[in-house]
Amino acid sequence: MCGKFDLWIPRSPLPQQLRLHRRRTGLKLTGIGLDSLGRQDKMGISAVLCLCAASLAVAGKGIEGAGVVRSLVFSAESSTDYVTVTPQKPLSLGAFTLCLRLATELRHTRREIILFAYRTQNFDELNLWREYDGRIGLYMSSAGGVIFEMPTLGALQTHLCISWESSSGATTVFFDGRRSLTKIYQKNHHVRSGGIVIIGQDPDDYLGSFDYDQSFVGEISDINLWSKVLPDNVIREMANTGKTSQNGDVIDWSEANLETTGRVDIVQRVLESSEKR
Ligand SMILES: [Ca+2]
Repeated sequence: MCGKFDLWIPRSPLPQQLRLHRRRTGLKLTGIGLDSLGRQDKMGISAVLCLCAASLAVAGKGIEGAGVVRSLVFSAESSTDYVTVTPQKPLSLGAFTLCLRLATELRHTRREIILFAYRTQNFDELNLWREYDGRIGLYMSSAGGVIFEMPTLGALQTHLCISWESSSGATTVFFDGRRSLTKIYQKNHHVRSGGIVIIGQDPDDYLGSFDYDQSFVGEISDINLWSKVLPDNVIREMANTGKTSQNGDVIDWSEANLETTGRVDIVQRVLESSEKR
């Protein structure tokens, strides 16, 4: 099974009245009839089914060898394409560090992009965004976010981390290993378990109400989540070497089960040669 997918694939962007920017209010796209979208694309449907099967063949658990990392490629904007990530343990967190590597050619002046979404039934528990203006934003428990001025994301890979600790509220971003200023956010908060981790879409309900204009387009990989604040030197080493020196205890990208829905390709990136000289 490929999981949930819609049986229509519009070639063109959704009608303007449906492309509402929103984060905490849902617009149930699966409830929209074909007439309102204009047409049904049967070619598109069979392509999705085929790609879905191909992607799942390389998804799954424990497939990475030494020096090889899985990488997710989202080739086009959509409200249908995403990957669910099964964590190693529940996201019940009083502190965390989230790291990932990504590249996107979506211009920062164009729109926002969801980079990581963890949602429980009623709340965006831990969501990371590239904002409309290119800044990086963290949102927890559907509250207002904490936003950082950052260099522009582009086609060249960026190693991005964000860490947070509850008792102090200290929140810090690391951009290619360089540490930002510290901001205070959601002091004494706790990230709750029972949700679902999604890459590629922003869910406005538990697993749905996706927005074409918030989808991720580009390549994203090496998504690790730790239940603690990592030391600066560990993050700096991962950024400088291109390799994750210690995997996350909450999400371990080398082990996490990935389930694709829609047009997402999983490619294997070889970070270093295994051949002896
Ligand atoms: Ca949304």
